[in-house]
Amino acid sequence: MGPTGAGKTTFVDCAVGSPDAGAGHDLVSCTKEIRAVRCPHPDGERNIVLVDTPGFDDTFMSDTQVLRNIAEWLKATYKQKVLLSGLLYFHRISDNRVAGTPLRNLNMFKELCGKDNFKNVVLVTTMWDEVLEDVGLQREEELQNEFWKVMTRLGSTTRRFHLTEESAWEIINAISVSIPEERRPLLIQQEMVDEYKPLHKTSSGKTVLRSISYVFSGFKRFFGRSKKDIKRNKNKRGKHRLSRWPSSSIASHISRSSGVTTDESVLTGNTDTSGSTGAPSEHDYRVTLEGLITILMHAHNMSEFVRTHSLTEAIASSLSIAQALEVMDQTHHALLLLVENAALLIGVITEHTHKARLTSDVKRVISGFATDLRRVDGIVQNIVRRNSQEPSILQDADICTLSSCVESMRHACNVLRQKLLPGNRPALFKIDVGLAAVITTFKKVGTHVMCPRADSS
Ligand SMILES: Nc1nc2c(ncn2[C@@H]2O[C@H](COP(=O)(O)OP(=O)(O)O)[C@@H](O)[C@H]2O)c(=O)[nH]1
Ligand SMILES: [Mg+2]
Repeated sequence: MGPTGAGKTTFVDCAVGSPDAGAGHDLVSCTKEIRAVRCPHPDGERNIVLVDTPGFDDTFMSDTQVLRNIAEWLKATYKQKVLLSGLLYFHRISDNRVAGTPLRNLNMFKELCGKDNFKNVVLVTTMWDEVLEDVGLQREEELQNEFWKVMTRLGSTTRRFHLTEESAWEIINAISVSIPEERRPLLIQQEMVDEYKPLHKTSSGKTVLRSISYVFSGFKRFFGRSKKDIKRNKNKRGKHRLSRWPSSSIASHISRSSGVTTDESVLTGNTDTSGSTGAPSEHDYRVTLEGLITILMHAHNMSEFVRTHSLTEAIASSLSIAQALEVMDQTHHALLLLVENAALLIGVITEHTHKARLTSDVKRVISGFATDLRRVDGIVQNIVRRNSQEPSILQDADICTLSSCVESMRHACNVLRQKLLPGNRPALFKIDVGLAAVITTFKKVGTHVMCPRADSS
């Protein structure tokens, strides 16, 4: 196991002694993503089965899908009483940071394994040919003293892989192959098979859930900071600055500045007006949109674990709208604002689902809000599909749909306000303010012109 690109498949191919070992040797193909390859051990006495898995950052699969695939494979083999002798975890020594993707992979790996199995783990570093010796040494030390410490203390060993068959077998042989009776199931196997836990109640499943909460807590921090940012922006007027969430001022800018709301550019684009009218610049718009898409993509990746169907739908629609805005040449602040607030609302609800069961009235409002978001997405997709520079006029019906979406989000806020702990209410208040700004923007701009992306031809 290990991140995508860490060299897992290369390792298997080297061990088997063929660059396309996968072909023809596949043993168990439970899913096409998990590949088990049988090969004879050089000692000539036994066969070894190497199992190759996708990383928790796969280009084509979400973390949840990857976890589900691995879990299903492990569950099926455990039910057939097949247990692993050991585990290899791969890490690129050429990576200069462990934070982010590699760390997420390591944490998922640890949760899948469980502490009791750490002694059967070999932590393998790859890509030694890509780094200078002393840089590699320094990183290896950092791994051993920090990220791998807990595991090596409990018996994991470390090895370097040098891209050769010998090196691969030296690593495989570092696993003390115990007799089948002494092999232990992984934590996730115990949880799912012996304890009948569904995936989302296992340690690994909970890790995925925790990350989704973490993703949305970013939203809260961003809204929390917005006031401070505006103050700072005022002081630095004229100076161009890029904060981590430059859009933090969009809502407040639009709601407090009447000059902006009568400006058609708010809706139709060309709004590089930073410093003059107080409107957010196109640069800020783009950076915000990018941040929003990143957060929504993370949420979407994990949304299988949000076990409320309409909430999953709301995440998908918000992401789809944001991605459509990204390919449009012009800026559409009102829509961006709508998606930002939708995301914040989704965040509040997601957090709420961790602490309390969703009552039927809350479920109903989520469902209403999700349906309206899907309709807004329909409008936006329609515009993007036209793919011409001809601006399209939003029809009255479209405006109705947008207003209805704002209304259902407001209604959701009102219902949630009665349910949430007081600590969460400021976020709802921010959403109220943001939604008022969306409406003001749409009302003040007389004609609602939407510009699709420029024709690429
Ligand atoms: N330079 C170098 N490239 C490697 C090494 N191991 C793997 N690669 C390359 O890194 C890329 C990703 O490797 P792959 O085995 O597909 O990674 P996986 O996603 O973990 O299965 C491929 O292009 C490999 O040829 C290594 O030790 N050194
Ligand atoms: Mg691979």
